[in-house]
Amino acid sequence: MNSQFAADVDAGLSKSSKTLPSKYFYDKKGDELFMQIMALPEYYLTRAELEIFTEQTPLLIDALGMNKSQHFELIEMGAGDGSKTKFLLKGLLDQGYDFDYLPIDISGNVLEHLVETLQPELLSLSIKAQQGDYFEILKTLKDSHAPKVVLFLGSNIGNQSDEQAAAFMYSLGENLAPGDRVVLGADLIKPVDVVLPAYNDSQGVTKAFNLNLLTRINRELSGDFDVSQFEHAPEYTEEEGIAKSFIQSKVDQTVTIGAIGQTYSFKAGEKVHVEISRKYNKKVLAGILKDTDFNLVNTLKDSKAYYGDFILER
Ligand code: AVI
Repeated sequence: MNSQFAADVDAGLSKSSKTLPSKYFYDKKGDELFMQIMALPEYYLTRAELEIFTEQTPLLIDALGMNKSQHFELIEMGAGDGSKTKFLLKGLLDQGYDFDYLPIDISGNVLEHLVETLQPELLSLSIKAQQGDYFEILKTLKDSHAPKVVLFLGSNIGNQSDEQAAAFMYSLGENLAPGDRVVLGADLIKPVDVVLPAYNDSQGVTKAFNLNLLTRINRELSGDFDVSQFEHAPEYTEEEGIAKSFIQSKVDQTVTIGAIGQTYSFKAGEKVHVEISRKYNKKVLAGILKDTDFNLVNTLKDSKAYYGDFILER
């Protein structure tokens, strides 16, 4: 039994406006469903960022501001399968840059898979995979004194509130030196008819992804959620620029979670807030950077201007 998971579920379901943390989406089934989401026709984010990395590689390399004659470290937080980064790495190698690639991930399996797929494709690439917490690893890397470029892609910043994102960027800045750069990938604020379908796809994959959290609670915490009695209910307005996902109870019901020893009541129509996907513009970005030493030096967008890679310098 995972006691942190139990404590977080209990805290969220005991509030008057119920919540559950989206970080628990990603069990084995959740990872698979997220891979499917990234391939959905409605989920434009991954393709838009891939387009930037494939179509604007020389611009991206220039924006990193690194010197060809000086060794640097290219650090990626939450590297995943490296499918976008691969194009940048290849471009840097082709142009004769001297760098190590340091993918950081909490999952050893993810890193193993990444090295196995990347190394045969880019034989001359120096990969130094780092397993663990982003900031703990960045702290240890500070001692190397090599210039650094940090990639934080995939609009992962968007799953944090603005307060959390500001604290995250502050901690990132603390672990970098003046002149180091960050590539921050973020989905941009745009109309509801583009954003909402990305979180409410016609095949129901996103619905399955969100409701899988209830299945996970049933399995890992001995819950008795009847998943068929809950609905997926996403919301978005362009004014606010935040996609929000809710799990909504279809009926009045009670659910018992054995590992917590508690019963929770849900009214028909009651919503449990499970995820935010913050969309960005320069104003939102300026807000989260205001207490940091980061400056925005460049922004690369895809051809539809759906998505941005913000280049920040410390
Ligand atoms: C991982 N993250 C950036 C995704 C997003 O778009 O917020 C997670 C996701 N949730 C539903 N669909 C995708």
